Amino acid sequence: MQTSRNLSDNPLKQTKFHGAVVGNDGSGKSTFINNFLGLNFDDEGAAETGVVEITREITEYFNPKNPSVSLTEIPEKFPVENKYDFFIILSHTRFTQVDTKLVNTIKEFNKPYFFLRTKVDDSIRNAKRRKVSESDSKEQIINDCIENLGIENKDKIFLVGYANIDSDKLGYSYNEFLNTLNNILV
Ligand SMILES: Nc1nc2c(ncn2[C@@H]2O[C@H](COP(=O)(O)OP(=O)(O)OP(=O)(O)O)[C@@H](O)[C@H]2O)c(=O)[nH]1
Ligand SMILES: [Mg+2]
Repeated sequence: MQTSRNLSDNPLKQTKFHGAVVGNDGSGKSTFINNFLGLNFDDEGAAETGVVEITREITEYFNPKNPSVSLTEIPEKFPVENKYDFFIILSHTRFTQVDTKLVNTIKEFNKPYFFLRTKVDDSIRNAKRRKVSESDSKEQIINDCIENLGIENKDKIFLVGYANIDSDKLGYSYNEFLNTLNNILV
């Protein structure tokens, strides 16, 4: 994320951005936030991640080196309010009513929003066991998002997952997502 901004190019016309990260329990919100803010899981101020590390309260995170962008994790049990500049919706498994409801609510806010299908590494590994290729399973996931969520614009959908099994750094379309978001913020 760049720190210097050219306001004339900035559709949101501001210097501080507050994003909301929403999605089912365990969908990878905290992991995503740490990647986005450039924080390691054991850094001070990093979001707690893990199978049992549930984020119970609405919590705002930012990187002290670049406080101009913050991300607020909104646990599944809280309603999402239209008070953020942009919205990132995460989902990690088959679609649930939570996903559909979130997308429909956020669409009505008329703010930038993005849909990130997380844990794509798991999905691809499972598909390979059924002899489905990586490219076919990615296509299936994207088509599934379009059909089930009513997100007509493919450019809003990104597939993310651990880039390799030894690290919690995200890969797949993660960098494309950062570029897309940067174009809105910078
Ligand atoms: N395989 C895989 N696991 C992931 C990925 N992202 C997150 N996880 C794992 O999923 C579990 C939940 O991740 P969190 O980031 O804590 O999810 P969360 O949405 O913040 O969870 P809550 O705060 O409990 O709602 C952890 O064990 C993560 O390591 C991913 O891209 N791939
Ligand atoms: Mg969390």
